[in-house]
Order: sequence, then C-alpha cells, then structure tokens
Amino acid sequence: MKTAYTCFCTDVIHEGHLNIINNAKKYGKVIVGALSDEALVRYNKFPTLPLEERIKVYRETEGVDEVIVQNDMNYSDILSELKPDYILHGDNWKNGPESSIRGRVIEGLKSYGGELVEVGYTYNENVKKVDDQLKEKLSMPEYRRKRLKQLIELCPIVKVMEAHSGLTGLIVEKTVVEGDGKLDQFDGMWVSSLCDSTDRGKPDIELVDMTSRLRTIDDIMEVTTKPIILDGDTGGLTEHFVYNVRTLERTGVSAVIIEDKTGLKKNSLFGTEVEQTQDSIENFCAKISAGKKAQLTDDFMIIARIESLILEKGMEDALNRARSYVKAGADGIMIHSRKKDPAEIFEFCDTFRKEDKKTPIVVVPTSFNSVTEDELIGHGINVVIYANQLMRAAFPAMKQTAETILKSHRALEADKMLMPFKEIISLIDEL
Ligand code: SPV
Ligand code: MG
Repeated sequence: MKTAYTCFCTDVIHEGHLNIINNAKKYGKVIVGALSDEALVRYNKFPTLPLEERIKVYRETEGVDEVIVQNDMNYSDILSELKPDYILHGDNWKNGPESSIRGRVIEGLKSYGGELVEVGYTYNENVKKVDDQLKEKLSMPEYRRKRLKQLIELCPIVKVMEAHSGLTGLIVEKTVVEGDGKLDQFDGMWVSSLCDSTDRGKPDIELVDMTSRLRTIDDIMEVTTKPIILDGDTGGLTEHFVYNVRTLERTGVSAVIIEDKTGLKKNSLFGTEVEQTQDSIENFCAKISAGKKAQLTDDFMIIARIESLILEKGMEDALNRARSYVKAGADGIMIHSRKKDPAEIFEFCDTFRKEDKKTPIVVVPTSFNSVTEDELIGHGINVVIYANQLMRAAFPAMKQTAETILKSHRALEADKMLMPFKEIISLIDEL
C-alpha cells in the first residue's frame, strides 16, 4: 500500500486539517507527522499542548492511520527515512519564507520518485476563530509567563529582541526569515530601560517609573504572545522590589533582570566614564532572596546581572558574585561587558560553567557584536538579548527623513525612504 504523509504543527484540528486527511486517504495509508517542540518554536507558534498530547489528538482524528514525530522542519528526516510516496500540504506555502521548505521537499521527493500533492488552503471564519483562540490562549499570563523557562529547556539558545512599543513588539512577534531551508524567528522580547527611556526622550537613570514601564509592557502584551524579560534596572529598594515582583508575575512577565548597582544608576555602556557604584554582595543577595520569597509561581525568574566587568572590578569579583547570587536564589546570571572583544565574557562563562552546569547565563552583545549565536552556545550561554537595535535602526531613519523634508520644503524627496502605510498596517491584526 502507498503512503501519504502530511505534517501537522497545530494543537487543534480544524476543517483545514480534516480536508488534508480526506485528500490523503485517496492516495494510501495516512501518516501524520507531529512536528517536534524544538522545530515548532522556530517555525510556528509555541505549542500549548505537549508533544505527547498533540500526538494523541492527531491519532484520535478520523482517517489517520499512524502518527510519527517529524524532527526537522525542512522534512529532511522524513525524506531520508520514511520516504513517503506522497507528501500532502496546503497550497499556502507557495509564497513567503515557507516556499524554500517547499522547494526542498520537491527536490527530496524527486530523488526517490515521490510526489507532492498540494491541497487548496482552507481559510474561513471557523478556521480563523480556531487560530484566534489559540493565539489568545498563548497571550494569557499563565501561558506566557512560563514560556521563557520552557524555551531555555528546549532551545540551544533563546533569542530575545528589544521591544519598546506595540509596533516594535509586533516586529519581534512576526518577523520570520528563511535560511538553509529552515525558518527562524525571535523567541522573546526585552523591555530595555535604555530604549523605554529613550522612547520617552528621557535619560536611562531609573527616571521612568514602574507604572510607565508597566504601560509599555501592557502595550506590547496586547498585541503579542512571546515571553517578556523586563530590564528591572537596580530593582530599586528591596521593600519596593518585592511588590514589583508580584505585579510583574501577575501580569505575565517571564523574568526581571536586576543589576548589582546602587545609587543613581547610569547606563552600563558608559562604563567607568561616569560615576557608578556597585552594590555590596550582601545587599544584592538580600534583594534577590526577598524577591524570590515574594513570588508565587515557579514560572517567574529573577536574573542577577553582574556589573563587575563593566566597572573594571575584575574576573574574580564577577565570579564570586555569580556564586553568591545563585546561592541567594537567582534563577539566572547576566554577565555584561562593554569590550568589543568577547574574551572576558567567554572566560567568565567557561569558568562559571565548570562549576555550575545548570544556571542559565544571559548575555547582551551590544559592544561585542561580532559574536555569533553558535559561539555563545559553545560557551554555555542560554539567552542572547539584542538590547537596543530596533530603536537604533529607527532613529537615524526618522532623523534623515525630518532633515530631508526640511531641506526640500516638501515631502516628495523623503518618499523613497518610506514604507507605504499599507505595508506597515499589514502587521496589525484585525479582530
Ligand atoms: C538596557 O537595554 O537598558 C540595558 C542593557 O540595560 S545596556 O544598555 O547594555 O546596559
Ligand atoms: Mg538598562
């Protein structure tokens, strides 16, 4: 009997999937592939059901003869091992980033005489409703909050991009690229104190208060589903920090990163050019412990950010602090540096990893921006934060446009630098 294969990356079977199964039945034994969690988070949305439960849902669907796991989003494992006679897919992958996966499937099938069958994509009110419901579920605090921990478990490295508004949140949420026949996207969002302050035309000195920061978070949360890490600056007074931990946790934020500085905080990228004071290990540990005691779920993470390398206090100081902060209950360590060369970051991570195999390490490669994600993985780093690039991209574009209009006394000359609004609003979901 011939085999007809289709891959599902859904938590809910709707009429579009049933249509594919019914078509597959005409070709032979119906085998459904459940895309693995690892592949799914890069390809589509984070699953709301664990893999075993997705397999169960697919198995119980009428017309399905067998369910297997597909590990590779570009079907390489299916094409080399299962070699189905037919692969069925909705025709919606002909355009956009997925078209390269389609190309690879066509090539792979050709190599052994298999055939691609494309089924008209079903998109109607019911299907849209199921999609919307899944999206809504993912945006709920109880789902969003735990996702950072889940991603750290699942991914070789969690890729986080700065967002400071609903629109930048949408860019992080929806940007998908293709490379080597695979899709890629960001995993989460960083609400940077620098960008949140800059967007308001204010300096990054803890002047923008928590109420305003929560407003930014809420704007982002309204239109996205990906997990959020808040740049919590110094965490403020311990007596205030404990309340803020509760608020962030309830809101659905996944983690707060607090840095071991005290007094008037200035941005780390200034390093020793401005006066900055590092907190004592004892005080900072007390703040971490108080925060951990205040939180109510196991999902929320308090990540301790070490400023020793920024403030030129040396590697031993940084490592000592890391050990103490982990003992005090920190769920992760962020090590920061403003050197162009990542050597001191790598030295810290290599030494720390020898002693501590588990505690997640976070880095922000703004200055040491030549490092690749693969290199970071090689040094045991779990989370990379691209902390300010969207704002830095927007600023020169806006400045140049303003100057061009002023110089030209009209808007025509600026037009070639601008995106039609139609394209911008294509990002925005309509209910
Ligand atoms: C931020 O993005 O606000 C940060 C990272 O704290 S850095 O600007 O590098 O200090
Ligand atoms: Mg900051």
